[in-house]
Amino acid sequence: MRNDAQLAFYTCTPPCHSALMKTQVTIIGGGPSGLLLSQLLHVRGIDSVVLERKTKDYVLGRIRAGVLERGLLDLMREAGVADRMEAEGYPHDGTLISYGDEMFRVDFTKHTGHAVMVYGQTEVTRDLYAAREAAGGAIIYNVEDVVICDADSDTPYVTYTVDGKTARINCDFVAGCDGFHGVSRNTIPDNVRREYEKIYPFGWLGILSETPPVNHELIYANSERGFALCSMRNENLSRYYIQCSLSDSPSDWTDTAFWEELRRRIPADQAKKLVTGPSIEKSIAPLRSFVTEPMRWGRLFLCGDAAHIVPPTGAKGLNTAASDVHYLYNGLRDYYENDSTAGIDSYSAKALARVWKAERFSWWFSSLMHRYPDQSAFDHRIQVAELEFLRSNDAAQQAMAENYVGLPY
Ligand code: RFL
Ligand code: PHB
Repeated sequence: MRNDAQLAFYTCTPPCHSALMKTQVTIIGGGPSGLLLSQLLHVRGIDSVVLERKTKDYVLGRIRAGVLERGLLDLMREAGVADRMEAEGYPHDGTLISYGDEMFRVDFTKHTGHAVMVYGQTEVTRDLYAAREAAGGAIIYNVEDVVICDADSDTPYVTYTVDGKTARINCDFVAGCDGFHGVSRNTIPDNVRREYEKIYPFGWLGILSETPPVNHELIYANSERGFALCSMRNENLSRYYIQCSLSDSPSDWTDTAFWEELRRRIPADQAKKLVTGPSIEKSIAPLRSFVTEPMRWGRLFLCGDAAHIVPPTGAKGLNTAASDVHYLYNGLRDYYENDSTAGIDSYSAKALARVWKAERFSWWFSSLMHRYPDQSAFDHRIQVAELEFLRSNDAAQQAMAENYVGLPY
């Protein structure tokens, strides 16, 4: 195995920080992308250090994705962190789509031979932290002022401060896994970076409640009052969302107001079954489509939300982050195991080809399911026509199912 980086010559676990470390891959961001990459590299004997701006509890407190594609499941297996997911996750082989009181099902298994897994991002992240900790992996929390230096040279390094002390990591590569608000993307010079963005004129108000889910499958609802989604984490933990105004704040919505609004947006027979209870989390997420190109600059590689954002309607965010990790991990393996730069050289093009397809699907599904403030009666009739086409046409359902379970890597 190629090892021109030498393994870390200081074993440094928080809270002790050496002024200088050396590793093979410095990973900025301890969210799901960064942790998954770090664990996969570890399985192949490639050393990394993860720098996380927040604490572990903070990262685990964020309620986000709930639906995992098969590609991510395979990566979790390869990373050796799939046991709890296999035991506690819920395979879903279809989803429900409603408009008004009409509802139909898209059967994923029938159309693609595959299912998705309902298992929360929080649990994925918890499993990855546990594996990294068990392996003695270096994760440094509460880092500030991260700067990626000389990424366009063969000797990149990263500086940061923690507890007021500055430290430096010399490395072969830097993986920018630091989400939409991280520093990695902006390290790529303006004259190299191209950005594509679409902002949607609404948000999602989400709640988590310790109540049984209204249905054993997810319901995506297009109603005249706006979109709603009935999702879940387990038999006694439900996740619901309703489309809301961007000017709303979670405190504008009492639990009672949320439940009443949700009931109005889903078919009457489902609304009757809805079990309500106090929310244990309530938050608003804006909806955005965003892609930055290229995803590689010299020895810096962007992964996940650092490079792209999708509106959550198709459950593609975490899953697209996972496909980036797949391409980068295999590229780095190729470099260290076969002395080849082919994988890292094609990383940006391969990752972006799949990213754009996920962007298209998420944009399409969002456009189909939401009410837009400037939507005309004509626009609405087109939405209904498209929903009726999807309901009755096998080829349309197959295209939807293929995208939902995840396009192949
Ligand atoms: P993350 O999760 O944002 O993690 C980035 C980490 O980097 C840290 N960080 C820094 N660390 C060091 N130095 C800096 N300068 C740093 N700046 C930031 C942050 O603290 C953080 O810990 O990005 P990552 O790892 O790429 O993962 C992406 C996913 O989190 C995201 O795509 C999904 O959550 C999107 N998403 C969904 N995706 C799905 O695939 N299926 C779903 O069902 C789904 N539902 C959702 C979602 C996102 C949502 N919100 C809130 C945006 C539902 C919602 C409501
Ligand atoms: C979720 O359970 O949080 C969830 C599920 C499906 C989506 C988005 C979010 O499309």
